[in-house]
Amino acid sequence: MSKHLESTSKFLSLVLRHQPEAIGLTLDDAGWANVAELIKLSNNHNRALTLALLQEVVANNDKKRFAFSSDGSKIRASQGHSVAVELELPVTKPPEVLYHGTATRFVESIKQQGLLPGSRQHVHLSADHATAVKVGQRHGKPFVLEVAAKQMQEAGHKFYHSENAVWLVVAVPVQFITFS
Ligand code: HQG
Repeated sequence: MSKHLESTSKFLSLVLRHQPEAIGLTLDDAGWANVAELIKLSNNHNRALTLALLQEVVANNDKKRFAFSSDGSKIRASQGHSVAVELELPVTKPPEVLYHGTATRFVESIKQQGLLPGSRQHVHLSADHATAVKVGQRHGKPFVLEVAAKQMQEAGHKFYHSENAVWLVVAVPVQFITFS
């Protein structure tokens, strides 16, 4: 991603996941913002945004963080929200094992409390180990936990699979985590 696309992506993460009010934007219950309104409000707040730029970010974003509605009139973040939204994702059967990347300094606390969503709405899990390493690196020395996802789902926990392939669950109790 170019620097310009990256900075636009960070701005969109801010307003579509965490602080829509920073530019006076309103998200609907499912997290959608009206595209025309987003463009207008962004430009009013010194953030030059055009439809072409939005389309470029959606198409080229490294993690496919944002998606347009089918008619193109709305846009939302596919996951990662701290504001309360109901993404209306279908409950999906996870694979046997999912991974969570964290930092070594959080491990003791996770052993006590299990995985908690923190400021976000969900704990984020990935199907592959390599992604978990990258996610953990954002916080420090990475440490990858294995989650017995299928067993957890069979015990009644609901898993969701976001449009950009992140597995989401409200929390992971410690008995389903392998620390190795
Ligand atoms: C940790 C990125 C102590 C948790 C990524 C993590 C992801 C605990 C941190 C997405 C804990 C929260 C989310 C406990 C969890 N005690 N620490 N009991 N339970 N933690 O950033 O999963 O680039 O909110 O291990 O790719 O790191 O933004 O979550 O280290 O998908 O699109 O608390 O963000 O995507 O950190 O990352 P975060 P995350 P984007």
